[in-house]
Amino acid sequence: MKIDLTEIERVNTISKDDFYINYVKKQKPLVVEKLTQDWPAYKKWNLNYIKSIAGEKVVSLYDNRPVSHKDGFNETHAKMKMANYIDLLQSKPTNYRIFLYDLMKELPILHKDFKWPDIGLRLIKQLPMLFFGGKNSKVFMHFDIDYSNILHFQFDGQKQCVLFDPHQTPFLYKIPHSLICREDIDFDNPDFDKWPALKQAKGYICKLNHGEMLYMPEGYWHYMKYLEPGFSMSLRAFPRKISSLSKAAYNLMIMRYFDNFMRKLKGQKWIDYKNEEAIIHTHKKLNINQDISSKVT
Ligand SMILES: O=C(O)CCC(=O)C(=O)O
Repeated sequence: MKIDLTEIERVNTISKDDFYINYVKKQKPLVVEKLTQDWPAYKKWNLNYIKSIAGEKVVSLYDNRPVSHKDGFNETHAKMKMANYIDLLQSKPTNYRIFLYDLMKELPILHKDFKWPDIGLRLIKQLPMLFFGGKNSKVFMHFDIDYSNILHFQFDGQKQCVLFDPHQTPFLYKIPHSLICREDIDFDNPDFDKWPALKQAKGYICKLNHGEMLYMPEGYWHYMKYLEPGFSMSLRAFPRKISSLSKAAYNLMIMRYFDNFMRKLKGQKWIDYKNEEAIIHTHKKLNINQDISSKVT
């Protein structure tokens, strides 16, 4: 059995009205295949180009180690020169990823290579972010702290994206006081004996190729797998729904500080407690009876 995933709708191009009325207002994901074809980035942006303009920069990297109390909220795991990192990406599969690399601050030269899409969203001009990953690297299932509407553009290698609407949260084993699901769920091939609630989840899937854009509505869960080495740029617009705005404010102003405080106070016990709560809470809400100790190690 597989998770119930529907292919995300695809269009070649789309008008501002169509995009706004049928996707932003309805909060439906979409892939637009040809939005970037008149950008200089479409021809220029690949890993070799990034190496040529940013090779000497030292970048912070994440791998896929589980959350530990020793790390702060979203803390990075290693540092390397961009040139060495790109060599690594191009030579073998690696779990090392760059997450939320600030384009305006770190590589402002790239700014002239793309256009702000006129697509019915008020995009935040200060916040284009870049993400890099090696073949097979995975970005754990999460949603973004600010509940933005996200335009996610893929460059160089292909990437697989799995999304869930925020209404699917009850089936996803969300960790309390965080933005993630249980990290030991393999969303490519989940063990439904261990994670029975996932049988009820309904999500979306797509494969993004060079130059394609994925629209992720606000608060959408996303799990990315780099099928080939590559990188992406995300442009974001503030959430439209009041409920998303208030959740974003809570996350940014209270949740992350509370979680850091509890990590310092209780150490690994806090992380273990949250992981266990994710199962207890999910199964209780869905009336699933399962002996946690025998199923989850
Ligand atoms: O593709 C990635 O590396 C992560 C993308 C992501 O999480 C985002 O755009 O919010």
